[in-house]
Amino acid sequence: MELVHSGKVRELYADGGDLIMVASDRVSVYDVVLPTPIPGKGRVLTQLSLWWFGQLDGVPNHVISGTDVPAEWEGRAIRCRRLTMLPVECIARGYLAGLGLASYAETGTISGVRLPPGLGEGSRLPEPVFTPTTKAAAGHDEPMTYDQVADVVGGSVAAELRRATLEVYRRGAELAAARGIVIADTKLEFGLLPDGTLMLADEVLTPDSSRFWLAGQWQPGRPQRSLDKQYLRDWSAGLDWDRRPPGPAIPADVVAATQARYQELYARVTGRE
Ligand code: PZK
Repeated sequence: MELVHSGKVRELYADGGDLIMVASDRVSVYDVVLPTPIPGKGRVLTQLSLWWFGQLDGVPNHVISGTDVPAEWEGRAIRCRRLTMLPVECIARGYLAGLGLASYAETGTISGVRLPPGLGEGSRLPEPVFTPTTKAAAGHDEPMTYDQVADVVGGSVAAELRRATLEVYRRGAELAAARGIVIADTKLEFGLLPDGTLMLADEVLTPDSSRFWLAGQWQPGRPQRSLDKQYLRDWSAGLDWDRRPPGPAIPADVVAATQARYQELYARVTGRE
């Protein structure tokens, strides 16, 4: 199969007119891929993404099949429709963290949306906001205002993107909240069918695309403990590592604890083992 795109932790192959998206067991911390895989991570994230696609009925998506994939990738690959991808990272935020927090601290706005004063690290926003960014080929994604999105994709697609992004976030956050999990933010990608139909693509509401916090531990005013990679971040923070490649090898006990967290997140969100 022809390799179309290789990301930090996933690969995309062409199979006839379809694409096969394959999630690896690789993990990145502070944007650096570590040399030790987390066994089962690709499977857990793929199955979680498929579960969310199934929950989000009414939002057209690129999934053709989670099972009709080459045997060697079974469980961690998705057969997808090939779309014309839109050059916008569609982010919805319900809480303040990461780059959203940095932008708010500097300007009181995120992607041109003004937020009320007095918010801090981990604060819940009055309502979820659409905070798109560019999809930079290299270097860092930059915030885009809604008007900039409209300039790039046209006004009617921009309106659809904002509506669909906020709908996916709201439905995901509501479902997760019922299971004791806060989804602070999420990054979505969309593409178009040849007839112009907007389709949700890529992966959905996984720990590689979203911030998950335990609702019982949420405490605005300080950095939140994220459910998935926090264990790896805490471990790596105690090392003498400058956060530049190559990353450090992960010891077996830290691999096992990280694996357990991914499985726990999947079980909590989906109610499946
Ligand atoms: C597409 N990416 C991101 C990068 C990955 C994924 N349905 C689609 N049609 C056309 N292109 C894409 C998709 C999807 N999804 C997604 N780049 C192109 C990406 C690296 C590895 F697995």
